[in-house]
This record gives sequence, C-alpha cells and structure tokens, in this order.
Amino acid sequence: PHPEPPALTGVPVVDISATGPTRTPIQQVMELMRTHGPVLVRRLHGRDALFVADADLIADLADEDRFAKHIGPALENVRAFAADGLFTAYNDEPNWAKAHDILMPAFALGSMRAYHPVMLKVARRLIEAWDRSARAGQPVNVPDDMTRMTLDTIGLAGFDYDFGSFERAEPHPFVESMVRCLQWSMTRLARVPGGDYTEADAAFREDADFLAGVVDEVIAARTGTDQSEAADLLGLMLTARHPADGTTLDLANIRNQVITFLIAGHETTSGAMSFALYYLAKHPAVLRLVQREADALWGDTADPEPSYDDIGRLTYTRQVLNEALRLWPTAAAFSREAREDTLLGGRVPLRAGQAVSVLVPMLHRQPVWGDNPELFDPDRFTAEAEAARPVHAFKPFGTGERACIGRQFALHEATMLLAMLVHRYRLHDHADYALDIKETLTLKPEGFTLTLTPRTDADRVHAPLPGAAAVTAAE
Ligand code: FDE
Repeated sequence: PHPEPPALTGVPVVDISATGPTRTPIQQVMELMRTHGPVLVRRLHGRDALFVADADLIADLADEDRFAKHIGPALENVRAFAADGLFTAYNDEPNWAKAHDILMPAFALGSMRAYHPVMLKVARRLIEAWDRSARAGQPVNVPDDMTRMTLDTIGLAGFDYDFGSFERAEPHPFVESMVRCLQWSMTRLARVPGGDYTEADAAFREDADFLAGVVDEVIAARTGTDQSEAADLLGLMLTARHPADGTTLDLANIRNQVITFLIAGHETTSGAMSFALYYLAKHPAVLRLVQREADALWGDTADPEPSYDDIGRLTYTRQVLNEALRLWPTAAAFSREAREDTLLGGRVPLRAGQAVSVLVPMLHRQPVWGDNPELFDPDRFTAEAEAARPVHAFKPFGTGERACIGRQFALHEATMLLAMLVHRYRLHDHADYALDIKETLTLKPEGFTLTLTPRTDADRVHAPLPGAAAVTAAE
C-alpha cells in the first residue's frame, strides 16, 4: 500500500484493458515500447505499471544507494510457493541476508570446479539421448531436453537428488507442477475484478503442495543419514553456520531455498541454451566458428573429456550465449524501487517504494547496441566491444546485491554443453522453425526441434584458430 504515485509527466500511458493482457505479457510490452518508446505506463483495469528499457534510466536504477529490488505482483505470487527463498525474499527479511551470506561461497567462480563433474555427467545423459534420436532419424525437442538436462544438473549438483529426467518420456511431474505454478503466478496478474478463480487456486494449491512434498523427500533423503556434511548446496544449508551469529538456516527456509534453486536454476538456463541453439541453427557461419573453437580443444576425439579449465577457454561459445541472452534474456523483467522519493534519471518522479520494471529484452535493443539490434552477432561480446559499452547496458542476470547468484553456475553448465553439442553433431533446422516464444514468467522457444547427424573427422576443422594465427604472424 504505497501512496498514489505522482502523475508521470511526459511518460505515455497505454491502457490495455480493452484487449487485456495476452498469454505473452513480456512480448506485449515489447510491442508497446516499439510504438510508444522505452519508458511507458501500462494501465490494466485501472492498475498502472511503469516499464523502462532506456539505458540511462536503467543505469540510474542500478544505483544501490537510491534503488533496491522490488518484489512486484509477479514475485508476490511466486512467494505463495517459494516464500522467503532467496529469489522472492524481501530485502529486509532476515533470512535473505543470512542465506545469501551462507550460500555465496558455493556460487563463486572457483566453486564451479566442484560441480563440473556432475554437469559433465548430465551433459552425457543428454548426448546419449540425442545419439539415439540421431540414429533413429528422429527430431529432438530442444527446450524439453534442455530442461531435462538443467533439472537433473541442479538436482544432482545442488542436492544429490536424481530426477532421472532422460528416463522419462514426459517431463518429471515436478517440472509439470512447477510450470503450472509459474503459469498461475503469471495469469493471476491478469485477473479481472469480480472473477471466480476458486478452481484455478485449488489446482495451484495442489501443485504447490506437490512441490513441497518432493522437496521434503529430497531433504529427508539427506537428513537422518550422515551425508549432511556433503559439500553441495543442501549440505551447506543444513550445516553451515552464519559467520555473524553462528546459527544455521531453519528447515522451513531450507525447503524454500530448495524450491527456489530448482525453479531459478533450470527454466532460465534451459531457455538460454535453447535460444543459443536456435541462433546457431539459423546462422551457419557462427556455428562454424563455435565448432572450430570446440575442435581446437578436442580435435577428433569422439568422446572428449572436457576439463574444468577447457570451459574457460571457450570464449567464442560464451559470446554466443551472451548474444542469445541479449536478444532473449530468459528472465526478461526485474523490478526496482526507489529507497526515497527521487527523480529517476533526473526526469521521472518516483515515490519511495514505487516500483519500476526493467524490460530487459528492450534494454538489449536500445541504441547503445548499434543500429541493427535485431541482428544476431556474437562479436558484440568480444572483450573490446564489451569494454566500449556502458556497463549497465547488459542485464540478463539482474543488478546489484539481488542479482543472480547462479550466474557462474548457469554459464559454466551452458557453455560446456553447447560446445559438446556442436563438436558432436551437425544441426539441421529440418522444420524451418519460426520463432514462437512461450512465456511462463521465463521465456523459451516453444516447439523448437532439430534433427542431428554425427560430425565426422572430415567435418572437423583442423586449422588453428584465427587468434592463434594472428599471434604467429605478429611474431
Ligand atoms: C536471481 C536472478 C535475477 C534477479 C531477479 C530480480 O532482480 O528480481 C535474474 C534477472 C536472474 N536470476 C537471471 C538468471 C538467468 C539465468 C540463466 C539464471 N538466472 C540462472 C540461475 C541459476 C541459478 C541456480 C539461479 N539463477 C539462481 C538465482 C537465485 C537464487 C536468485 C536470487 C538471488 C537473490 O539473492 O536475490 C537469482 N537467480 Fe538467476
């Protein structure tokens, strides 16, 4: 219950009550911005939401002294099943800082060394499944399989729990419930006053209870044995004491964190890998460059054993992922609030606590990205290009102290898998796939399938990388 915001002079107000929100609210606001510009108020049944994509305003919102994370209506809805987990905790809820301090070390870059073997093991499950499809000449459903891979990875790396997703024809029931919970959170935003939603709410309750039940099983599999010391996230949560007061996280909060990591750790990452594969399938010249990078590391080895250090060497593959995350940041919006009454960017008046939503895909299409922002071009992420760009122009992982804790985890997992896939397969866009983006709070290319054939030694590039050649020439 914040005071009425002041009238936003000069900011267009777009009332969408007549058409209503679509099933793709992010893409809807993107369209509104293409017409009305990168700062607008979306009005729905008298409720106003301020959206921004302007690079200068977002640089201002990144100022932690004046702005903080805002738990908007969407995250309030997610709180109905993730409560005070890291993603949905209020800034001043004591469990946020406590869990953040306890879990940060587990997500530092160096910790990825510990997760690497598990990530590799799950990558191989996916490859086994894709080999079978390739032999049978069957297409693979990219987002479905990426979701299997990321769920198994976060389950095993985080909690030593095996969802066994590749042994199932349909997604794990946990995923189906989770997707419905996220959908409920999203569609609840579009409710009409006076509507009857008892059925939807009852179905949601059932799904939320199911999620909690699975998580309790995960936790029970651990407690009672003496593996609680295990060096994964769950082990850490069960045993690590906060440096300041020596207490551990309580069990209710641990359950919320496990749900949070399972949600945050897999839909976003699988979407990112799916978009990256989509762009590779559509851009053969880029695909050849990623293949060349993988070939330079692993040559003709049919089953390479990527090392932890190899992943750091896959710089072009990482650029491809970044460029996919630029065009389709899978966590497409996040919200900030003013700590005190202020003028955003010196021009938009905001009251303390008032929300501003950052529409990341449109930030990533602003003029700082050049005059052809729709073009997929991984060279936007060379070290030089990045150094030349304002730091706050790229925000796929949010901003400030509430930014994504899982960033290194996601990037390590995704970079390794992409490189392994392009090293192993030729990708065929057999259905001439037209991008169709599904929104379940996160984004993914719905119905994107590929057919695969194994690459042979003759397909592999035996020439040195262009960078290496340039160094030799300079010497
Ligand atoms: C977080 C995050 C974010 C922020 C949000 C706001 O602000 O509201 C973002 C934007 C993100 N995240 C994004 C992303 C993307 C991708 C790919 C990812 N992400 C991934 C991941 C993985 C994992 C495990 C994760 N992720 C997790 C997470 C968490 C826990 C969080 C919360 C933090 C705090 O503290 O708050 C996040 N993430 Fe992420």
